[in-house]
Amino acid sequence: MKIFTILFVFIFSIQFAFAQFDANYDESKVPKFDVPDVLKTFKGKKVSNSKQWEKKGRPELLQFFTQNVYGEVPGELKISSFEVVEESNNAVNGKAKRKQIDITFQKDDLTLDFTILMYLPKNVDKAPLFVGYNFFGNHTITEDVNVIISDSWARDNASFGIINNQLTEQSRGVRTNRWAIEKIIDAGFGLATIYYCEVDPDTDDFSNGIHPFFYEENQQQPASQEWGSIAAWTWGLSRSMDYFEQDSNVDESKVIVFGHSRLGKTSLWAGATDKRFAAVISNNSGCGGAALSKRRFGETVWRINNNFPHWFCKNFKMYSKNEGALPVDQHQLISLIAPRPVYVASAVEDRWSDPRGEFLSAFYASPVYKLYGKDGIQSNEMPELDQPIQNTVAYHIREGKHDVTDYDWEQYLKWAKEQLK
Ligand code: GTR
Repeated sequence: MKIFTILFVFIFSIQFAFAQFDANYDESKVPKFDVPDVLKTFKGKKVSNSKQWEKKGRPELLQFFTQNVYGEVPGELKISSFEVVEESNNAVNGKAKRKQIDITFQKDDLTLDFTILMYLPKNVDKAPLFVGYNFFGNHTITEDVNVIISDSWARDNASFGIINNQLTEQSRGVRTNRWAIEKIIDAGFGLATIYYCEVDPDTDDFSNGIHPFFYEENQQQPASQEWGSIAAWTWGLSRSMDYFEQDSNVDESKVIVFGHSRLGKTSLWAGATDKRFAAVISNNSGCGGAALSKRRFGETVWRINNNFPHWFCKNFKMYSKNEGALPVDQHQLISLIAPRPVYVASAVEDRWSDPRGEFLSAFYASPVYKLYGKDGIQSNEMPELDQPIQNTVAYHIREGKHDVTDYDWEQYLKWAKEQLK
């Protein structure tokens, strides 16, 4: 019996390890695929102006992505209370104000809390703000010893000192490389971040996080068209926006939602579903994010649904190894953000995320921006490395791997300043 279990675990792990390597990375092997015309309705009618887009094109796409990709939020839940639990006027070398705010939700006998960590430039009255989730806790994005360590579930990571699913002091500052805090402050922006597992732990388990707050009696997991984890994290971003609207230090008309990788999928969905976000940045978001699903390169719908069964709604499983049946593709997700500015960014070594597929999505979403007189990506020719295209739809591909670098932040800051003038 035991030997079978060992064998099973062994085969499973090998399969998982090879998942990334047996993917298609050969451009000549990308099968022919259709890109649905972003300006055609499901019934084949042409959308020729922004009014038609808002009346017909956008709503039907939003509905499709909601019910078949990310899943619908089954109800409404407002912030029950918030409390500034810590603040200081002397952060980031004296240039910033730090605030840590506990946001609490209560329903029946359930309680959920998440903590927003904010750095705000001292010399700005109402600051424009980047908001984005982090992967391993607020205390990992800075060396700042005052940042509170979350006691929520965390994925074990020996090199970060995370064992038994608990975050520890040892991981303080381990992700400073991904968060150019001082550059952000110097540019006159604030930064807000939240540990994403406080909203919904990133495991295939629907008994924790925010999901149970909306269950009907005896329900144990979301229904087929109801939200997976990406939609749950998105919900958390919208609730953080509810808070920003009440914070007099924040310019709520200039909140830019940012995310990397799975959290870059999340930032796109947040921008699509919540128009209060003034702009969206999606860094190396790949499959289920910016990358076209029908272009079979790197991660596929089947892989992502298998490796992360909880990210999307159950209905999305219909498209595993069946991308051709999808009536939409991810450029239409991006089009839902129009006319608000959106930035898609790739890294050349991040082939799993399919940089070309990420670029093409930005390109094929652009006709909707044109309806509003905004510039998107004009050519389907990818720019050279480190040669950003910064229109209302922006794109760059930098050298290096799947990551967020200072280079990325420098581009985002330059672009955001211009777009949110
Ligand atoms: C990978 C996953 C990607 C991406 C990434 C991440 O394993 O296949 O879709 O989301 O994780 O979030 O770091």
